[in-house]
Amino acid sequence: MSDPTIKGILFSESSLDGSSLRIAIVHARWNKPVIDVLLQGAISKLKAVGVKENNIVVQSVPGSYELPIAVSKVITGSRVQAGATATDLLGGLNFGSPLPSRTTTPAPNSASTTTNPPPTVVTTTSSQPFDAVIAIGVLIKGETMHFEYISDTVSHGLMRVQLDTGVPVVFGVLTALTENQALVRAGIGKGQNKGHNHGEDWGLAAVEMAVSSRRWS
Ligand code: DLZ
Repeated sequence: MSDPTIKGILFSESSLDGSSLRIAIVHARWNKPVIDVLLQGAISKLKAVGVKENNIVVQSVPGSYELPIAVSKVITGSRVQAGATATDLLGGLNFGSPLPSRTTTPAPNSASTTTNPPPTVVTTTSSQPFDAVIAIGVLIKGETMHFEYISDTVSHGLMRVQLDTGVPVVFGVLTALTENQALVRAGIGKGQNKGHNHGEDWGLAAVEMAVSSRRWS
């Protein structure tokens, strides 16, 4: 037995139907090898319960500290621009028509038509607002107080975003005291205990919360 504890969420995957949902995943790039495994775990479970691949949008940010603002923008952007073509707004995938500040309407007789590179257009079949967002980060304690400040700020920030927007934000941020603690929570521990990929739980939590939110509202 790899994990003899009683910890964990009891999910009934067969009762979850994500086929009508649109889910965003925003992840940090710090500790990327662990992030990648968690991300794949989340995506695999989203698909397993019926979320369509083109309704899963993945956006990255530099570090966990950037997660709350990015998740907030992703949610509000998808609401404002629902119905428009998916476009690059944040430097990666995004969710609506081009930002006015990134395109310039040519002045009459002007030779210059744009001051910025045109946004990258990413085609999705869906333009509905996001039903839930999964925020993924991996914080590993170092020698200074950085870890404590970022962990605290990010967890409060993400909670605030979900309460302010009413869109469930799944807390996929590992706050590990050692590197191996993070690896174990991605199912790739170094020792005998490989652990379990928590990304899978986050995928299922996102679908459950998205479906429940629709029912509750
Ligand atoms: C600076 C920093 C440090 C020391 N450690 C981590 C970490 O373990 N995990 C993580 O996601 N991000 C870390 N960062 C980066 C900050 O989250 C943030 O990106 C920078 O401070 C820039 O705002």
